[in-house]
Amino acid sequence: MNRKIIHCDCDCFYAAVEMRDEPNYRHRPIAIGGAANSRGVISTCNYPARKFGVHSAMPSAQALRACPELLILPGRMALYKAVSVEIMAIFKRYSNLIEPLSLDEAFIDVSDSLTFDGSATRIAQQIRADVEAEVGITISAGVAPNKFIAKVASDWRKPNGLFVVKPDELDAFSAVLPVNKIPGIGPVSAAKLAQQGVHMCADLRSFSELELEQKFGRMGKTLALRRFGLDHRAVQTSRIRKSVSVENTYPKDLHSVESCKQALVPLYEQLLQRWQKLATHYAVSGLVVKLKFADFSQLTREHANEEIDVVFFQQLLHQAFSSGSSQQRAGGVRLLGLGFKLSTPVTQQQLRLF
Ligand code: TTP
Ligand code: MG
Repeated sequence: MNRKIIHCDCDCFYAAVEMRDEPNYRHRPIAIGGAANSRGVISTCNYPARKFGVHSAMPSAQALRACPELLILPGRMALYKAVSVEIMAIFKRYSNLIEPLSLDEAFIDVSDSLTFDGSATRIAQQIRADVEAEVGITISAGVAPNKFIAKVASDWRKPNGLFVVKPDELDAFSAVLPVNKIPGIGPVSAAKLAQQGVHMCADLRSFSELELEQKFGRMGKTLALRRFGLDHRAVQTSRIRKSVSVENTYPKDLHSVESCKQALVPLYEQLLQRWQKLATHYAVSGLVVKLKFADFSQLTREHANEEIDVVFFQQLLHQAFSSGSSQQRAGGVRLLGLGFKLSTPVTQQQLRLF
């Protein structure tokens, strides 16, 4: 099952584009994010800002406390999207098997590429050089026999780095990999495992597959592979979406279910717009409402439903709000999210077979 996979991920992507266009930003801490006084959050920041502990998803106000000289820019989404298109076009020179994961990141399967005699390492070096020369930002890459390890490897020498894991190094490389590098093992699972003395993938190898399934449910089977650095998933050129959603953080907390319902209307319009672009390929199979309270605790409510009507979201919102604790409700709602769960209509599934 050994493939040749490259995982590419731009370094501090939005910030890198801003530094490219304004060299004065290079050596001072900058971030892209919402304004601190309207309770915005940081999307990303450059590496000088990271030295102060600033990171993605941190409230901007907190980021400014950690780094008072931080310059927070509002961001230019249309430009980042255009830059992303240029980067993906560079990947396309080396393979048709590309799976974008976000604007700045993709898996590239070069197993059958003939460039550089099929050397994935040299292709990765060339991609990095092309992006730097033509786009003006740096990109890190990981090269490995599968997606899981390639993605880990692209992080290994960040920023502006390349790390290669050869097939015969897979076992040793994964043995010393901290378990939280496995997608699906979040901070909670990692802490539980640490209590049992499990820190690295090698520690996970002492369990039987059955024990892993008992501990982790459906994830157990996947873990049984990942602990040896294995991953049989193919690079998927067309991603099947499972959901579409929108969310908004409000400048002031919403304190009543009525004010939440009012805020829901424009959000619903936004969701419909996004959905419209997908409607030819997917059917709606359910609705999701997410509430994040002032204390950052959050809850989601889902309802299987094929009908699209704002009324169903309002009902779901009502349920969600009422199921919050009195403490949560008293603090108010800082963020509302709405989403559709998607299913692929039968015709599409059949089409895919051919
Ligand atoms: P990432 O690749 O996760 O982060 P990054 O490129 O900024 O930094 P690096 O890879 O060097 O660690 O995300 C790519 C872009 O996506 C990022 O530049 C901004 C955006 N983003 C958000 O808007 N919010 C987030 O919480 C994250 C993680 C990213
Ligand atoms: Mg990145």
